[in-house]
Amino acid sequence: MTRRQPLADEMSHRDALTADYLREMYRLMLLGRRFTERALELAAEQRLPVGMHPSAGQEAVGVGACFRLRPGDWVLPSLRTTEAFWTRGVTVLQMFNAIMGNAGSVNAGKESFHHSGYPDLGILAGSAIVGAQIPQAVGVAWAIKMKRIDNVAVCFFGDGAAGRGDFHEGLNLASLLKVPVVFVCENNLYFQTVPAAVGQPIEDIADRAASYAMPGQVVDGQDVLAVYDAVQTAVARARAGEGPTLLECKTYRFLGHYPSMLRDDRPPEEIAHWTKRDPISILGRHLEELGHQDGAAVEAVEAAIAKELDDSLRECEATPFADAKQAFTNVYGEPIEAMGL
Ligand SMILES: Cc1ncc(C[n+]2csc(CCOP(=O)(O)OP(=O)(O)O)c2C)c(N)n1
Ligand SMILES: [Mg+2]
Repeated sequence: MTRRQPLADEMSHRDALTADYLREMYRLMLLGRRFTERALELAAEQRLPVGMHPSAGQEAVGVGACFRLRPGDWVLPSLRTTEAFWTRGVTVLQMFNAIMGNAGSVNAGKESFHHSGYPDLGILAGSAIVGAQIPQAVGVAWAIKMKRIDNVAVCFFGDGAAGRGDFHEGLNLASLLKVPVVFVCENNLYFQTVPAAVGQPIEDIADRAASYAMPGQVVDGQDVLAVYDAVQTAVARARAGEGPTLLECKTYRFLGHYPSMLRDDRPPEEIAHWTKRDPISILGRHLEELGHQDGAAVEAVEAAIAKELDDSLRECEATPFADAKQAFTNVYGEPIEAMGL
């Protein structure tokens, strides 16, 4: 049931990308990598008040899936889909404000990487509950369908989330309602420290699509163009009223699960195998072969990103932290008097 080979029509999506688009995909992935590195430096200096889940190694999934989505489409990121934010247009300053707990951040200091929602950019805030975004995406897609518009919801989640009830309930309902949603599983082979082989009785999560009568496809998650092709095909299907698709992007996180868990117990040969498949290098080589980008151009992109990170961090540091009282705004009710707030 799982489709492993791209269909002929899928190839047309990547073929339609101009050199500028390809270079922009490269820049977005590189920005994601460099931002993660900078955030980890802040974490090491104990200056990061919130947690983060490094996306290094997985950049192609968020960029490929969100690239050229339309205004009005909705993205529901996982805890690790940082690149969805860049690709939808969130700025470096907004992201620094969010992870540094600044007053000017979108949720007034109450967010971390994936808990920031940007409705204007079509990004719903992620939940702390692994997999909760899957049924939520079905709700978003149901709303789209009720409005009779041709937008879509793109929902990201990990392989661990695919073992939760939310996944099965969400896919079942999405199929029954035939709603415009694309499920993008970022299968990085681990649920925190648990290898997928221990927690998952099948090899390909995409096979589960058959149970819910929707197409399922395994995708090379290190190849941003393969992700783009597969998602664009699924998006076109959803916009045409043909319902949901499950895509399983095989990928790997290059770092530990979390800054405090950077010690890595994964097999060194496995890490070596995957780091050779760095999504940024893969697209970089492709661009070079096409004559679209040379070493000097890459240096210029690196320099522009470094400057953007420096400038934005400086600006972020010059603004105050959120007031403690803001921890209670837009949550449940009034601040608890006993806390003296
Ligand atoms: C319901 C629930 N259980 C456990 C956790 C703690 N937790 C946070 S991330 C994570 C692992 C998730 O694995 P996966 O879905 O594969 O995503 P990955 O971290 O690999 O990107 C766990 C168990 C949680 N946040 N929510
Ligand atoms: Mg995982």
